[in-house]
Amino acid sequence: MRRALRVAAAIAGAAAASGTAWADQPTDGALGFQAAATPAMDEIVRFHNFLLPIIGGICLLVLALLALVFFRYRRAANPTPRRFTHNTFIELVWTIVPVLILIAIAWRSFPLLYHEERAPPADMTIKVTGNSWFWQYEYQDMGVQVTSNLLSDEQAKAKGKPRLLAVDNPVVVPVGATVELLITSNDVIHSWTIPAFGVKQDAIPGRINQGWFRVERPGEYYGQCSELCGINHAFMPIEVRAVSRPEFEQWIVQQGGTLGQPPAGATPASAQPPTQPTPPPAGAAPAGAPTQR
Ligand SMILES: [Cu+2]
Repeated sequence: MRRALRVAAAIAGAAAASGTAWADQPTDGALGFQAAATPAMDEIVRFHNFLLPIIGGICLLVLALLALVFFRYRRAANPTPRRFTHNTFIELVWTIVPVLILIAIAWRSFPLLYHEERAPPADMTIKVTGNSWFWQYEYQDMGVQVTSNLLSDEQAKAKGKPRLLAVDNPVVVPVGATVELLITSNDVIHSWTIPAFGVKQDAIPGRINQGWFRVERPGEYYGQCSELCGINHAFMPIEVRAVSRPEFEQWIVQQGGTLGQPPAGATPASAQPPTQPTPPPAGAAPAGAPTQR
């Protein structure tokens, strides 16, 4: 009993800690989701909070009905079984009530699916390529390429970063920008995932999948390849740094990229527009075009 209490206290403590600490990475003993960093993840959390009581209620109801049948209608209590087969009222109830529940769930889930699938006009496009076993990123409008490899345990420790999650070259994105992802693979199926973004999209060779996110707060976000892809599947993590617009521009320049000339509308939310605002991205195809998948 004492032990059970202690376990319960530990779980409660972990839950409280996970609620307060804004960890954008897995946390020991945590319950629930990582804190949402994008509007899509916000909606996913809201939908989850809507769905969980419904599922819980159904489970409890079924359990209670089964328990009732076990005890009340057991053989010892009912030596002669009753032989009726139909009850119109109850049959109507157990048809109509589930239909109403399903309609309620659809009413919440279809808009969420739509929100996740339909990227708004993108401020920038990043091509993500899965490899066995690392990720490559291409900022197509800015001429920057990044290759992300896992940091060894020692390197991660030296940098004060999480083990098996940190990479040598993280993806950098500006806070508040709508980032379109074009996700593919060079060899086998991988999956690009950041839990705090609510993004999980398969990287399939010979095919381009689309995803998108808009990070709302600066931070370092971690995810892992989420499709079993081979012996080093556990060692190709994903690290995204979300920074302010000026920091992002500085980083692009450091990487030898170009800003301004062909920006697929790289500037709507924050900062000063370099030359042109958004409307005429003319030649810069990647932004609007490839939405079909
Ligand atoms: Cu993989």
